[in-house]
Amino acid sequence: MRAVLRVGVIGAGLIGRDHIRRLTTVLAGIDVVAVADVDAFVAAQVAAPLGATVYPNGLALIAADEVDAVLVCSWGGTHEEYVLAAITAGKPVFCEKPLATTREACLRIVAAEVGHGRRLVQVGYMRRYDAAYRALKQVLDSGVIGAPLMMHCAHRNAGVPAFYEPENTITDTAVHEIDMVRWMFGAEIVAVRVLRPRVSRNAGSLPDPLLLVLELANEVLVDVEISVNVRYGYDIRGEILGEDGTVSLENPGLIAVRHAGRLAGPVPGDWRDRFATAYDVELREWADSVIGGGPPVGPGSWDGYAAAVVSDAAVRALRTGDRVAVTVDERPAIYS
Ligand code: NAD
Ligand code: ISE
Repeated sequence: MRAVLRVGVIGAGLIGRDHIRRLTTVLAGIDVVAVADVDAFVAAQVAAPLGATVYPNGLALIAADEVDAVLVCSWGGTHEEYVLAAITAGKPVFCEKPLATTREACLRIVAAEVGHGRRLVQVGYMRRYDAAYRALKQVLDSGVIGAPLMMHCAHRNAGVPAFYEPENTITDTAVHEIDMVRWMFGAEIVAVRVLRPRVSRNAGSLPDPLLLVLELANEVLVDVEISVNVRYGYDIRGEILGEDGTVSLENPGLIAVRHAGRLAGPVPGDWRDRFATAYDVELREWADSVIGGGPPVGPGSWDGYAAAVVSDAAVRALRTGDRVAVTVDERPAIYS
């Protein structure tokens, strides 16, 4: 019989609750036994139907004997403390993106994991698990469109939560494309520019929209439109131009309605709709690696660090308007 993995979840907000739903109702062999949130009312509300224990804080949850593995779903600025504590406790930890909000914080996590001697950390860059992105990569790797030259991306949110700050356009949103292109092209990003068109009237105090230009070590150029108040829905686009053809993400909607002279189809509301299956696959594979006793197979601390280095550079580019070069430290052997 398959062993049951006992998971503790820190942060019971939007994605914490969505991951708890998938761990307990979509995936088999996983119990959510512990919940912690700075909002004790939210923690109690989420834990009650599961029969899970509410812990007064994330550190107490990580230390609990009943917790085999930890899911960190609190705000980005709190991730470092919890991931470091999980490494110290020798417990596998799945940390929602970003791994931490600065290059230095990510390096401290990398150093702790290297000191521990084996990989314990997976970071929630779920696009690597999305069927459409995987198909895009398969075509690229097959060579059918020839050597890649450019990629055009758009990352549009209908709106953003109240806690969202101006630089979150990079650190919370563009960071997905930053991770995705490293994985897609198997090359590091070496420089970044951020261009600012006229500000949307829906933008409030945010620099919205933005255009990032990412230069890769293999000379591929990637442009990324970030728009976080488009109102009409959640829209993720990507097209790769190769020497002999192109490959692009298509409309993820399942249906098209033709009626009264019009053609219409659904647009996802937010990331929960668009990437639901990707999150399912991501957490299934993570749980299987933990149950199997092996290292996580998905993006790890090094990928979290590499994304943070580029994201730091992009924040600098946003502030200054300059082209900012990116330098990555030497990759420790446990991440090769
Ligand atoms: P949210 O505000 O809905 O939820 C965060 C929860 O964490 C809140 O309940 C808050 O009270 C709690 N919290 C804050 N600080 C805490 C602390 N120190 N200890 C314990 N709990 C704490 O936010 P969200 O949208 O669920 O985002 C949470 C994280 O997940 C962020 O890092 C975000 O970037 C990431 N995220 C990832 C994706 C994705 O597509 N992979 C999607 C959404 C969010
Ligand atoms: C959110 O935190 C996510 O990670 C979503 O995938 C992204 O689209 C959104 O912009 C972020 O705020």
